[in-house]
This record gives sequence, C-alpha cells and structure tokens, in this order.
Amino acid sequence: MTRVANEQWRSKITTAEEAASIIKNGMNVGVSGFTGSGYPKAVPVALAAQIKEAHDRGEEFKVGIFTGASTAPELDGALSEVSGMSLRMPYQSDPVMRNRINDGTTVYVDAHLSHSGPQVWAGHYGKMDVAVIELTKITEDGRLIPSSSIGNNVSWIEAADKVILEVNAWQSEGLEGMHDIWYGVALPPDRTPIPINSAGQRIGQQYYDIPFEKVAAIVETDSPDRNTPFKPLDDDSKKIAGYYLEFLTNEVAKGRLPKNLLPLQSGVGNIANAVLSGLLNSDFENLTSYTEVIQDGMVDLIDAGKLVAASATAFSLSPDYANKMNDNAAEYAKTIVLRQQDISNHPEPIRRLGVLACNGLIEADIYGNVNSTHIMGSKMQNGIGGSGDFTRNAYISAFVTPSTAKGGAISAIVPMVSHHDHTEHDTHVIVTEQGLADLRGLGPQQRAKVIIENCAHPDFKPILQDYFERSVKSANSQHTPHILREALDFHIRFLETGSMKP
Ligand code: 0RQ
Repeated sequence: MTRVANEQWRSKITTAEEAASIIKNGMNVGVSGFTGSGYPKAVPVALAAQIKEAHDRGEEFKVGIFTGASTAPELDGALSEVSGMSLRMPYQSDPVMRNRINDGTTVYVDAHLSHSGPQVWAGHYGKMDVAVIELTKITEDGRLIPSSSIGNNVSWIEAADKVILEVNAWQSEGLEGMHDIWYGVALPPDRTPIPINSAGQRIGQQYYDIPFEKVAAIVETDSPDRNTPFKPLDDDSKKIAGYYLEFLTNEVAKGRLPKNLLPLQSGVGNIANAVLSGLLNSDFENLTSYTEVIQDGMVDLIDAGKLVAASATAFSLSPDYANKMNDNAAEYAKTIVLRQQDISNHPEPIRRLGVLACNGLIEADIYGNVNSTHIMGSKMQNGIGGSGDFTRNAYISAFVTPSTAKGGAISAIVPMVSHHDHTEHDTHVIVTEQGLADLRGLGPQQRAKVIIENCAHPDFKPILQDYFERSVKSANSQHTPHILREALDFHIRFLETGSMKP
C-alpha cells in the first residue's frame, strides 16, 4: 500500500531521476539525514549519476550539500565518488567523503550542529535552492510524518526555494507521534525562550508544515537506513565505562547529583555504548537522556524500564536494533522524543536541564585542551558534530578515550594538542582505561599532574612527566608552563618515525 495516502499530494509523485534533474550545477542542496538515519535514499544516487554524465561530457557539475550530520554511502559516498560536492557542512564520517575533504576537492565547513540550520536559514551560506527530505508517510488528510531523523529538516524546508520529498516505506508507521517539531524557532531578534523544562517534554507538533506549492516532486522508496553494527565491547571500553560510572556514583553519594542523575548525553562510538551498557547493570533508575542520537544501549535501558525519557534528533542503531525499533516504534514513542537538531543540541535546554555530557576525543593535552577532529593537526577525521554544543554547556563535561591509538604508537595524552576543538575550560573530566582525572576546581599545573598520573599510558607517562617538569623549570614557566619548541615533538616524532615513543 502506498505511503502517500493523500490524493492531492499523489499528483506530485515522480521518479528519482526526474526529481534529481531539478538540481543544477552550483546549487545549494539541503538534505535530511543524521548519523545514517532518515537520509534520502534515491535522489542523491540519481543526482550522482547525472553529475557523472555531465563530467563525462566535460561539463562542470558540483553542488553544495548541507545535512543534519553524517549520512551514508548512498549520499556522501555516491556524491564523493563522482567528485560532485563543492561544499559540505556540517558533519560527516564517510571514508570517501573524508578523502575528498582532505585532498581539497570539497570545501568542508565543520560547524557546531546546533548552529548549522539557523546559519543557513539566515543566509550565511547564500541561497538554499533545493531541500531533499525523507518522510515516513503522507497521511490521508495530508500530514507529513518525519522519518528516523529530524536533524536540520525544518531549517532546510524553510530556507529552500523548492522541496523534494522521499517517502520511504521501510520506515515504521509507528514513528508517527514520536516527533516533536517546534515552530517557535526564529532568527534574531525574534527569538523567544525554548519552553523545555524536562528531557521528555513535548512542545510542538508531530508533523512538518510544508506549503504544497513548494514541493516540486515526491519519490517513493523502500530502503533501510545505514545501520552499522557496534563492535563487541572490548575490555578497555568496559574499564572506561566503569571509571565513569564510579565517578557518577560518588557524585550522588556526595549529594552533588540526584539519585537518578541528570539527563545523559552520549557521544558516538563504542565507549559511549559501553557506558550505556554499564548503566543497565547498575542500580541507577528513572534515568533520562537529553542527547542527539538514540543508540542501542538506550533502547536496552528503555526495555529494562531504567530510562524513562529520551530526547534526541535521530537514531544511530545497529541493524538488529533498527528492526526492533521498526517493529515497536509506537511503544518506544511513549519514551522517545525526536526534535529538530537546533533544539536537541541547543545550549539553552542543555544548560537548564544540567546535562551530563560524555564524548570521545582524538587527543587531549596535559592541561585539558581537546582535539576531536584532526589527526596529527591536519587530517580531518569526522568533525566537531554536537560535541561542542554539549561540552560547552554541560553541567559536567567528560571526555572518554583509550590512552593510546594505532596499536600503542600514539599517546592520546600529549603535551599540546595539535588542533583545538574544546578548551580546557570545557573539560571537567577525562577518562581512559588507565583511570579518571577529575579536573574540576584545579589550576593548570594541578590538572597536568592528575591527567598524566591517572590517564596516560605507562609507556608515555615518563616522557610526559619529564616534559611537564622541565616546562615548570623553563624560562617560559608561568601560569601554564610550556616549552614551545618541544610542545609538538610527540607528533613530529610520530610523523617521522611512525611512533610517538622516543
Ligand atoms: O583511525 O580507523 O584509521 O584506525 O582515529 O578512532 O578509536 O575509532 O575513535 O570511534 O571512538 O571516535 C573523536 C573521532 C573518536 C569521535 C572521535 C584514529 C584511530 C582511527 C577513529 P583508523 P576510533 P571513535 C555527539 C558527539 C566528534 C563528534 C562528536 C568523533 C580513528 O568521537 O568524531 O563527539 N567526535 N560528537 O586510529 C591519531 C590519535 C588518534 C588517532 C584515534 N590520538 N592520533 N589518530 N585515532 N586517536 C554525537 C554526534 O555528533 C553524532
């Protein structure tokens, strides 16, 4: 049965190729999609084919692509394969896309996720020509039901001249009712307070408002989201999760956190999932979450009755969990609220609710500055994503990482970060499999001692200690001691020898 149940909207149904042909060289295109969910499955592939044909004829054809966050091989992968993107923002994690960014084919604007929609809407990137948005269905009475992510869709629909809709029959009809679209978002000077006082509070409506005339085409699809399986939890992830949960337990014991904690935010990757698994086996109850993605571990916590409200903008599930979500979406909608990303990641509710943030990093320095994006100060990995939105505004901001990378050749704790995403001011806790450094209330030199002592790998502890002690005695020893000529020696050594070890 068709998912476009309304007669009037049915008149707009066409093929992916027809719809893609609306998009021309030089256009800015806003697409749905966030961490591999809710992205359009057919139009970008058709567009990539048309770009390739144009390139084969020797014609210029590149577009600017704006998303919620990372997408999938059918979008970032397909368009990167044909070198079809002039610009990409605000977050990606696709290997082919990453190569295009690093070889200079595509300009990448690595923006905070909460800023990205409003900035485009306000015209900071010029005009948005077309939005391509995935839906679950169009109801008989013409309501447009979002799919497995909302991301920047509301901003793209508002900003674009024309909208192409993909209606994906793979998405569960049970998703209807899970979304919360707040049309109170405005640009300055017309902004008003966001009336969210608890993680699960609904403040808006369950469907998009899109003027009928603005929709240029509707394409029907039936394709799964890109759902990547999580690696089985390794010992280091379990240790890191253990230290973090012990820290939270102590905070409760000291009366600094309520018994059911505060709303949890959990970044991408295995360690975040290990923390969620740890919570499952803990005594914590009545937990809530104010975050950007719903991961497997959260579904388990909901099933166990431990997570009672979860706010996000998208799913980031393994294939098994995506199927489970699809089968039981209507039931999960009692606990999960999907919001637009300028609300899920907005500093205002994050501060008001007192979110406990937990994010990954590439490297941290001995003073607590964090690099989340660049390998050896130069190569883009993914992007800052929502990590800045949450760490800057969290009640307690933790970073979690293994203490080494590349089989032990690289220390994740370095004298000075080679690229800067989060400053010392926003880093309250660092956790590695070696231990936890609670940096709250400490000055720079105290922080250095506790980070090296508790978090650095034994292979690197002596050389970090040596650097710090010599910095303290050096001519440049003031509030935050550094020997600037040596501060990046660890990185230089790795680039020259393949190891940070001397
Ligand atoms: O490279 O795959 O070539 O081996 O970096 O490392 O260990 O797989 O890291 O999946 O935990 O992600 C910061 C990238 C960590 C992630 C980051 C190499 C390592 C590997 C990836 P290979 P892992 P994880 C809200 C939160 C920003 C967005 C964010 C991220 C590759 O957490 O993207 O936080 N964060 N969003 O070998 C050189 C080092 C290295 C290193 C790791 N010190 N030096 N290479 N690597 N450490 C959620 C969203 O925004 C959706």
